[in-house]
Amino acid sequence: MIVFSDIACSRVFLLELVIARISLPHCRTSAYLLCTINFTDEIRLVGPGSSPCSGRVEIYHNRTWGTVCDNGWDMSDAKVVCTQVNCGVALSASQGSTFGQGSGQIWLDDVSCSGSESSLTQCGHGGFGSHNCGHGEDAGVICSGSNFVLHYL
Ligand SMILES: [Ca+2]
Ligand SMILES: [Ca+2]
Repeated sequence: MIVFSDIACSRVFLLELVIARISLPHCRTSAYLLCTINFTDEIRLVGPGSSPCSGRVEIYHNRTWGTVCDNGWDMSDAKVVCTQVNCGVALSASQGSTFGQGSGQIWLDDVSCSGSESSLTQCGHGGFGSHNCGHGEDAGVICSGSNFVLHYL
């Protein structure tokens, strides 16, 4: 028996679920449901010109995807993002909506990571939804890796 409730939901975990639903088909529904519930504060890299390991940074919070403002966005912040999505080291911290403008919520502004955090939400910031930005300031990253896990999802 696999107890999914003790496992944090990461992209690597999602791949394990893909394997699990093949070998344990009776688990697939509950496993995916649990994963969706625990998916909060996950991040994704999207936008025109993006790849699985580069793009506009968006964070899932309060059941809504939102962007990150580029005020104070630097390589330490990008490093945390690249680590979080299993994409190697950060090559660039892009500002000014390099990967296109998002829409809707701007979740984070004035992000201040030391670089050793394991997720972006552990870094200093002004509070979710607290910002003085527009989507023309959406932050992005370019990471060194290629995350093949994402292609399967
Ligand atoms: Ca910063
Ligand atoms: Ca700001």
